[in-house]
Amino acid sequence: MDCKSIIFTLKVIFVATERTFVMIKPDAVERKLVGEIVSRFERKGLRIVAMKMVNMSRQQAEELYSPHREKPFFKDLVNFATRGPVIVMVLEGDSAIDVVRLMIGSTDARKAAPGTIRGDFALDIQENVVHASDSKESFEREHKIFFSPLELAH
Ligand code: FUP
Repeated sequence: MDCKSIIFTLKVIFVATERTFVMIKPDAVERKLVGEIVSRFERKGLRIVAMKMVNMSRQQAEELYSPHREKPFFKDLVNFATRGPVIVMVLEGDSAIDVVRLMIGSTDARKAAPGTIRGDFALDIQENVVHASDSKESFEREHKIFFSPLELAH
């Protein structure tokens, strides 16, 4: 086996390449932060596997936020998510789910660390600029709301 093949085999064994679903929310689109946010993910080394702008339907928003269906803020959250276009994307990279969660920061943007996306661009618990999957199971459920298998790059 040559050196390249050995490195490739080791990568397959040890590097946890995974995918995550990310949404740039209506507040960030309105504030023209799309380029800044996408650029941060690219500069980090994550690969864009799919990306598009959509006007989310209420049904899609209710499905995306279904774990919060019983929460008092659910209706407000669905109203917010559907008030304007969003950017949905699938990003790929080593430990992408955890890496992106670290990059976006705490849900409550007032408590999000400076240097994180929410920490730098938001001051609210709901209008917090960006959403990202918090587990493999969430990724599987969330990305299928917006993308068909054919829309994901190889
Ligand atoms: P996160 O995964 O960081 O987006 O946070 P959660 O899954 O806990 O919450 C999902 C969304 O619910 C948040 F992005 C904002 C919204 N939310 C509220 O509007 N009010 C709350 O008190 C908590 C969350």
